[in-house]
Amino acid sequence: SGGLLTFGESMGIFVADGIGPLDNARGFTLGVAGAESNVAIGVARLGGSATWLGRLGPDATGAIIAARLRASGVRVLAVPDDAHTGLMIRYQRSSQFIQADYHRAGSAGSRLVPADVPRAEVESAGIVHVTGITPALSDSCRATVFHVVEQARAAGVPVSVDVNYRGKLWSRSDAAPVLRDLVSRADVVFAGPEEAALFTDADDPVGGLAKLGPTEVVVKDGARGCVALIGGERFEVPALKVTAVDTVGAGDAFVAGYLAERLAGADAGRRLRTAIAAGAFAVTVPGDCEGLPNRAELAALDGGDIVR
Ligand code: KDG
Repeated sequence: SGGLLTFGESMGIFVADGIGPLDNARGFTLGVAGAESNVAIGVARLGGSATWLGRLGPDATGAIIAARLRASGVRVLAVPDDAHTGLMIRYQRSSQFIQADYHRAGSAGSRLVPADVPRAEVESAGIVHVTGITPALSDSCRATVFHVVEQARAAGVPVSVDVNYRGKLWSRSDAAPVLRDLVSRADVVFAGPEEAALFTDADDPVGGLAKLGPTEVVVKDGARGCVALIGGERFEVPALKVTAVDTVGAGDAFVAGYLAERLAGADAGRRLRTAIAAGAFAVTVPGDCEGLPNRAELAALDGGDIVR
């Protein structure tokens, strides 16, 4: 396809309407969660070709995930599984912080195996994108990530890794060596400063990550913007000033913006500017993937029309 290939676990997510403890919630909006599918949706909305692969259960949630991804233009390679599709419950405990509970142990998504990902899909991809969430889900998920990454490397397909440490899935000490190993096999790496500090020099996250091998290192730091080292050149791009209502999914939007431009052949500066703009869109809309912009919306942001 020459486009993005990504895989992992996508889940249904019940997002409580309004702000306050879960007990106060009167209604919920059913959304789709999953860092990898968020990136696939983001790339597709920006006009890139994007394929998401994962296991989905025989339930309404699984069908909704496939349908919504397709509606956003993502090519979906769903592997049917007998287990339930994973779920999340998320609520805005206060205007300042968000709480999320996983209901995903033993889910369909966690039962991914290396043979689920066709070699031809990997070898024909323009870039393979994985996250540090998948290796935390199960032994077979971890094996799948490393298997596909090795296939991509052998075929000369660039590998993109978003470190995405999730403390509810594994401890820092369990995660650190695995994430470090994954980053050392990547061409492009995205991480927050605290994530980088799990397994590299906390004082110099960009340099520390670059030392492991990736030639495109992007340290994303929320409202502070990002610092990057791309092909030996250093970049610092401030975040756009927007009123954040829901920061979840901003990192995935950022990655989608970067990878969509990379697939389109744009230079490093443009990749980072689109990444920053897509992240700004994501935080202004509730939900994990709902705020991801299309090209026309991005252009409107440039003109100052939409987010001010
Ligand atoms: O990146 C946003 C994700 O955290 C969310 O969509 C759910 O994939 C998810 C996870 O495992 O936390």
